[in-house]
Amino acid sequence: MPANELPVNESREMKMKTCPLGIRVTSLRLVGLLLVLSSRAGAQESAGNTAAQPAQVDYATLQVIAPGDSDAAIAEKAAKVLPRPNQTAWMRLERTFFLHYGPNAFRGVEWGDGREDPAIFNPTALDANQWLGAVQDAGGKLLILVSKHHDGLCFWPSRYTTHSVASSPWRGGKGDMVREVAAAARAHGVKLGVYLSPADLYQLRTNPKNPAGYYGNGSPKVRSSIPTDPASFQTDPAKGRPLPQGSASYTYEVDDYNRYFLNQLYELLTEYGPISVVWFDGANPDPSVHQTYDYSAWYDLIRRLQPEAVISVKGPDVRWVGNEGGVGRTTEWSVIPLPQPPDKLTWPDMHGELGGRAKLTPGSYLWWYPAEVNTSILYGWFWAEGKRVRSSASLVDYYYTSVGRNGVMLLNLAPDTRGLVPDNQLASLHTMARVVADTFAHDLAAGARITADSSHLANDPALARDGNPDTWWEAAPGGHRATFTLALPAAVTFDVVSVQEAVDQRSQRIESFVIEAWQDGTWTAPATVEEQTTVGRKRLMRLVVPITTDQVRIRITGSRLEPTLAEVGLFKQALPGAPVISERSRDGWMTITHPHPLPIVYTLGGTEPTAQSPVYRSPIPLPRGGTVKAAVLTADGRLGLSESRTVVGLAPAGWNVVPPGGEETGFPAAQAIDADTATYWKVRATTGPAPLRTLTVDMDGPQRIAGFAYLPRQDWSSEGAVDRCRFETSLDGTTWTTQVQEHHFGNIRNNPILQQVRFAPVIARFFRFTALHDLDDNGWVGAAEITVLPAE
Ligand code: FUL
Repeated sequence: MPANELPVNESREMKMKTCPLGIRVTSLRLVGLLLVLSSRAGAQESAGNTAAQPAQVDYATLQVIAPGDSDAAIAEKAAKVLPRPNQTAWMRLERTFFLHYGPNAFRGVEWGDGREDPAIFNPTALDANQWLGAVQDAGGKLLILVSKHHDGLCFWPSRYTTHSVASSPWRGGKGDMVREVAAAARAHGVKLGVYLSPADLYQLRTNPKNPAGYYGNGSPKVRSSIPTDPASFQTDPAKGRPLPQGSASYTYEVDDYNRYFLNQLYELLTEYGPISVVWFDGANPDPSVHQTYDYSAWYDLIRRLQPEAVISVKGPDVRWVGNEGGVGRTTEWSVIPLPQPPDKLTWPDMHGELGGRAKLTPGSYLWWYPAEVNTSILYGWFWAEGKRVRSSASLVDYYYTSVGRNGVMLLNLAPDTRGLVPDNQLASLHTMARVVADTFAHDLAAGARITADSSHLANDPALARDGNPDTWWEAAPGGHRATFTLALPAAVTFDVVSVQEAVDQRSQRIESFVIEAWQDGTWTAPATVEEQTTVGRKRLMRLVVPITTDQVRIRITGSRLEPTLAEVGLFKQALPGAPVISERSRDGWMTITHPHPLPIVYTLGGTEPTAQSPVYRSPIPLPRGGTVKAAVLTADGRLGLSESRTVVGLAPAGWNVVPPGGEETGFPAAQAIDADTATYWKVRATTGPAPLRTLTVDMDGPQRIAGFAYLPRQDWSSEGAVDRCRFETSLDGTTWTTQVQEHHFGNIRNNPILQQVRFAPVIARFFRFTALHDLDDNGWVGAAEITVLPAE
């Protein structure tokens, strides 16, 4: 029986065995747990089963909800699922980075096709120390390097393919990007992770550029030595490669592609020092070719070669939060009910509500599966000329919606064709890091007297203020609600409350809480920007406006078991929040607002506002597109965080859909040209006598245009999103010219950002957008917005 199927109360010695999923408890932690357990007789009271004598629920890395478990027993099981040691180490990193670089940056695309000539990869000034310097400056603790993206080009000279940097002109074919990054990471004190794309378009058996491709070639599973002798890869896969002394070799029954993949993993995990993350992407640009992934062999090899690494996303240790926009849930559980034992699951994407009580149903396997919240500093994963950079204000928001929502931040940097992270990315990143550092440099709760109305004898409230995440306050046995109060030596003004649970020792328990401040002789709840439900490893609550008080309390109003607090702090944001820049109205106007009555300064054209920039007084016209950047000016003349909004294309003033518009109740075609990105056009194109996949628009007069822009619906649903389209123009609505025969939008499912396609300037009054393929392949097509790009 695999270790992760052990009954919940099985002996710990057995659970300590290593297995591919890393289900074990270290002896040190075990001693601590047993000590605490034996002093917590009260825990048994709520461990009710239906049986008269409630069963003891031990702490474990896996709990199974049995039929007939009472609500209390289920809650206790959920409250006693602990992270594994590799997860604890990873969660504590908080700020991690991604780096996407390769042929896509040279072609201006998000997804390659595997047919690229490696010669295209020729950075002139690649400098891994510059990349790692940026990561270190921004407080990053780890960098995950894309070592092979979906296009299949390897950034290290793999022995198992010529499709690697060895075939590129970069460093005369002698380059090894993984090695350069590993060395720079070491030099900057940053850990290293690798992304190795399971989808591999170069190896696709249908790739005309590589007729011998392994991916989906239908080869049988044969006994294979990993590492395989490259010369015997096909003829005698059981023959291993000669290895340096002390290196081990492993045997798996696998087909060609899995053997290829395992060998690549072996190279990456044995030749570049410690690897802390192995990141498996679920995305696959061409699912038409079927290939099975032998995940259990991959996981097994990783556990053997780098036992401390976490396996992320398509793996058991780290969960993709479910969007690429950098937004964690306000209710974010790390204990997740799985429908199958973890060693049977292939880790599907998880959307919606995941871990609340309603989801804890009999037969569920409760597993620590914390969220990683990823996004890119660009609107896109790869650099391309003109791609927009996230503003520092939006990066600061991202810090709060990732680290501050019980997640780990994973922010992508995208070097340009020189091989350097460009200045505009560095500037946003630097400001974000400075604001975060300044905000959290002074804990305003310093010197507070801490009390709680319920405390376990061994867990004094002061332990939540000792700066040690491994000691904690805990409510008295049996107490599931408690009030934790900070009496400050003097009144302070703050607008961020930081709360942390003792997840490594006590799992995640708090289900709801209320922050209150003592004001005018009464406890009042200041307005916060989000709901107060889960806490987890860290929850950062921003207040809408700063509050001044000398007493603060956290009232825990719901918890699965005795609540804990490992650390609590009060902070004041270093800079006032950024103004809100509206969407552009249909006739082309933008407005800027801020909750405080402070002057707002702004620029048009992309430069950062300064104290001398024009003061905003009335709506700004941008009918042909452009960028507004704005910040508030504080009373002492400091500039707040700046926000930026770029609008693309012509404002649709006076535009009309030419019938028939493909109407579906609630989603009329006019919503694709209403300048409101929250509404969308959607139509079932395959039903009805004349399948309609086309939207025709009359622009109310001739325009000189040089491209179009397509925005898929923005509500994280892919239904109706188009991934292949045609674009035509006309002067009279009768004679049409095809400007773009067929265009493919890459990665639009996971990253539904604005897509821009350029063509030679033309004068047109009408345009016609035709959906050639819909993402979900179910006949729905649509758009949040479609517009045209004016010729410069
Ligand atoms: C996605 C990929 O398709 C993107 O290109 C990027 O690598 C992102 C991190 O994951 O699924």
